Amino acid sequence: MISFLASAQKDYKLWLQYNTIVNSAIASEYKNNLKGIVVLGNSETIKISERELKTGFLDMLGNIPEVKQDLKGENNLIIGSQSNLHADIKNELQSDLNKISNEGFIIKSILFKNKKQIVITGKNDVAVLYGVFYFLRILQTNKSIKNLSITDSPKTNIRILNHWDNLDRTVERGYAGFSLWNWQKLPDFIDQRYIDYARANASVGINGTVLTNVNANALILTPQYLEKVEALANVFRPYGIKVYLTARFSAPIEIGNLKTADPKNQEVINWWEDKMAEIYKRIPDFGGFLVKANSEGQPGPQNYGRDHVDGANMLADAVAPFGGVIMWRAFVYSEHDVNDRAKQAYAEFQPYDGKFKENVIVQVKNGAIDFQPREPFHPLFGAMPKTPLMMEFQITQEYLGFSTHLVFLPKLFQEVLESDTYQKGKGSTVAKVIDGSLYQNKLTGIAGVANIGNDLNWTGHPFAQANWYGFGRLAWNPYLDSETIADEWLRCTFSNDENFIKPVKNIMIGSREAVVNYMTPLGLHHIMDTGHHYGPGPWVSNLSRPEWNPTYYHKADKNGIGFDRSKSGTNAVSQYAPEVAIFFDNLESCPEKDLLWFHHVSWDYKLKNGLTLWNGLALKYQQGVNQVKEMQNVWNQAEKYVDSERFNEIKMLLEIQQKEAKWWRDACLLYFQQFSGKELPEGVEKPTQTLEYFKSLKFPFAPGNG
Ligand code: GCW
Repeated sequence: MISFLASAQKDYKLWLQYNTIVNSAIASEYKNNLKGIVVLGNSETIKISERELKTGFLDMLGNIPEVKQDLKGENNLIIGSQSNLHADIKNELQSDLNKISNEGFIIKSILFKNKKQIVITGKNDVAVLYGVFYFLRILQTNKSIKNLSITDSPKTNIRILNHWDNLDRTVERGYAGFSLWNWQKLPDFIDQRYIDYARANASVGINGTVLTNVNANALILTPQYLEKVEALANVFRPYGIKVYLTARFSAPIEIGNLKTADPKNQEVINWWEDKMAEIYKRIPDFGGFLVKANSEGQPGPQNYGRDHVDGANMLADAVAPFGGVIMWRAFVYSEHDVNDRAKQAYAEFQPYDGKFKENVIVQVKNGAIDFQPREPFHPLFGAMPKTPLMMEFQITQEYLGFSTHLVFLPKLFQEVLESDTYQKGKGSTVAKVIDGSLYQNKLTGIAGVANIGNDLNWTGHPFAQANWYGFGRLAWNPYLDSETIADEWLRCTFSNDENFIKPVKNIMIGSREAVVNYMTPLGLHHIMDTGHHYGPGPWVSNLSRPEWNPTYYHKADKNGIGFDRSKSGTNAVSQYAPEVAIFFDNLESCPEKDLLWFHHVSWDYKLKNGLTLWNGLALKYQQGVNQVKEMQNVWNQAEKYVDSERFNEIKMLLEIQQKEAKWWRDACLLYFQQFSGKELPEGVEKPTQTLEYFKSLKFPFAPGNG
């Protein structure tokens, strides 16, 4: 029992384990160079920074350096914002201070009156807190603090989690329990979880949270709920986290007793203006709204013959006096549009370029369909030079094995961010669109649909914590390498032992490709089962909207398989810059990982490795299964580096992943075999069940599906 509790705490502590430093050289270097902590300032944020340092030092080094209000002696760690620094120190750091942004920090070894000191500073206290977490990570990852000279600023302004949390505490596409927000007990009961959540986010630089589902409920905008939102905002503020909400477009009707929500109607405009004033009175630093409008049945300006620009700008005007922003989603497709679904968001939004108010940022999913294991980058990136675009990634694994599969998503995120849009010639990467450097946008951001719930370990799968962590790190710096992120996370979460790090990092890095292989290899997409999206369903063809059916996406027939989006097909390729369009259009140059996304090819089509498409596809499915087996082998060797509870949890989860990988392989291959009419190639295990069996499986209570 005791060990269970101990482990539950470990799971709960995320990447802030602050394990005892076992490397004695590192431990003594820190002890020798950290004799005192000088704390400048007394804001809540500075107190949090001080507390964090004390916890970190005590847990990792076994003692807390003396905390001083004044700078005395040498080997002190000085923390405080620039305005609180001694004038001479500030002067010495001036050129670094000039380099950093408002949220950026400096960590520097200096000589002050001939005495060695380390300073952590920035333009404000939250920046100092970021620096403190960075400093603690240096220690957590066993790096030296000799001659520190670090300046680091986030490359995007809005680094935000999108919670798809409903007011009844269910979480749409949530696989880690119920919502953290206990609306019933708020505002009076402040769950420790809220504080720990804020701390974890601040530790990776996340500075915003949208508390509610994009499929929104207008009640959140009533005084009864705003009081609760205010309580959360008060908890998050000292951690530098702003609160945002989702706005249900029809709220003026539902809670305002108006007859319309037409964005051009003066009463509607007044209603929103009054509502904003009411919100900002409670929460002066309220961030703004995320809006899903006229998408999948949500109300929006089109219900009144208006368009997305009219809707977004009306709300933007209402929040502008308070400095708020509107994040307007471009995730739209229509059942009345017979056009390829992959083309619809671009077709609708691209013509709006330059028409939005300056406090509107358009939020675009990473790919044109919907958070698949692999999608080519969304063609809107780079195609709206006069409009700030923010990235929407999905951290929760709706289409990637829920919280049972180990999939390290920063690898996926990095692939998207590094994609070259060619919109301003070679090197116009998605990352440069997002951080504003390609078109000099001032408003920039990255959103991640959260994978967090009230499970003891926050994310369901211990390794899913790495996706929350990695999202934060990439939102701060979209140019980071996912391998660096995996390395940091493993060291902070488990162990610095190289014999553990190397192999386990390898399985993390390979895990994204593994899930692509056993679910949707070679550019296949959206072939999962209906509604809950759990498990394979390539046979599904009975749904009312054509673009909800897997058969719409794979188009398998006796001639072959794949969605022809080339010039001779739907011509979706034409939505990319010419260089990219040609690249995807041409069968020779189209990367095989995207082959069936852009082309319908015959079962006998020759892949680059000489295999026929059928054989290649079957072997990819098998490879995915083998990769999971290999992940299991590696994990089994990790036992001595990890506490037994987390070790066993992950072992059991990998077991499920292995079963489900086989399920995907067998169900998909048996189904596609009906069309190819070919035997499985050598090396592919024979399915142990029939296609009928797989089709008969039903999961009425699969999580996350409302
Ligand atoms: O495809 C979908 C998900 C929905 C989600 C939607 C969206 C919140 O299956 O659950 O709704 O994407 O992103 O709006």
